[in-house]
Amino acid sequence: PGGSETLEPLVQLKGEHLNVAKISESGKKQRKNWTLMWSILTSDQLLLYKERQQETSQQKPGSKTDVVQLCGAFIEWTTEKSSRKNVFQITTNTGSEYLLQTDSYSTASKWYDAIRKTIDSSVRT
Ligand code: I3P
Repeated sequence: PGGSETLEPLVQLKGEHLNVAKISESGKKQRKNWTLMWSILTSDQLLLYKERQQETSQQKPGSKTDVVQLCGAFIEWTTEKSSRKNVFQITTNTGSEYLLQTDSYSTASKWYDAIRKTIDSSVRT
């Protein structure tokens, strides 16, 4: 590992716009603020960008708005934390909580399934 991952992460799911709300950071509750984020799933991280990234070229360095570490994380669907539909929550092993949402159920479940697989495989290694 190391070296090339910032240029070419092992992309599991290509970029797509998802609504994201970070509701806590290191166990500290945050004010909910839904933001449309360009999301890319790699083999161990969920990368969240404010702006859409080109698929063909390298990711712009420094343009990542947030990186969700998936090793040791926990994912679950939730109907209690939002009035929106198709909401799931990722809790990282450092106690940050993210809500992710999109109106398309098939898109939401595609991301849910892929992230869950990533979490499961990171636990085994
Ligand atoms: C929040 C905003 C969110 C809403 C949240 C509100 O208000 O309307 O969209 O979450 O509801 O508190 P504000 O912008 O004033 O912070 P949902 O869209 O997910 O329902 P909540 O407090 O019930 O989480």
